[in-house]
Amino acid sequence: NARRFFIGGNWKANGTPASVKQLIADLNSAKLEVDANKDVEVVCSPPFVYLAEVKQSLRSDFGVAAQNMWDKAPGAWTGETPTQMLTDMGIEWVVLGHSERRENCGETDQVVADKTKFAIEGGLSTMTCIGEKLEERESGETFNLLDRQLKPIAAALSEEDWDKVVLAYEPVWAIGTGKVATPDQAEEVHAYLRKWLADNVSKKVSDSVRILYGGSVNDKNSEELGRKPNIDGFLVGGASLKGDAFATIINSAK
Ligand code: G2H
Repeated sequence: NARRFFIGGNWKANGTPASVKQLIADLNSAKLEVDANKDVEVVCSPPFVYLAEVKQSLRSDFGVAAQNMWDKAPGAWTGETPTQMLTDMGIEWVVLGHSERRENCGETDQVVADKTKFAIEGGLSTMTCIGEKLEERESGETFNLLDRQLKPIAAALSEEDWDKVVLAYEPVWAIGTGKVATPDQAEEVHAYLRKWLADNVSKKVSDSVRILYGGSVNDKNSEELGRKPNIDGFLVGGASLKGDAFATIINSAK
């Protein structure tokens, strides 16, 4: 399997100056049983106000991601953070299309696709999130919904662009609820997404794109989920705020 396991830590809007310092220290001293330069790719995504500190102080074998970015050049955009400001400070990644932004900030499927394209053109890699809500799952609409979310992304990206994309499947009903998808439920969707990429983009992209599972991943369930053939890692929220739990999740890449 050529797809290097990937662990993203989405800190969301959490942290104080003191807790962020502590988390950085805990991650820097964490005992890993895997090589974060080789066996696994680890990327932490702090809130904007802590990006510079995390970029400077976090161990260099972990990458750093923003949780959003503005898809325009720097200029008169009060309150926004253009892509170029992120790359200028050495940020490599951005999380896009998270359901919390789709839901609360009006980011449509097209906006997510356009931002993914803009980010890549600006030199960032993206963790682009997709996933169904509970009512969509219960009404048998999961795959249709995923089609709708993926189509504009596939239309916006060239085949080479996909080298810079990690897809995160995050069923909304499993986010922050403690209700994790079962390994079989997640694998069913991941296999569907992989086939979708083969049918609609290319076999090469389908074979190489990493598809993460996100939604209540923790240090107890990560190992079993990670054994599924089409699960290439995780986007972790709550459990990424605890150094020891996050280290255990990283170690599930073994
Ligand atoms: C899903 C996930 C991280 P949590 O949003 O993106 O959060 O692990 O807290 O469910």
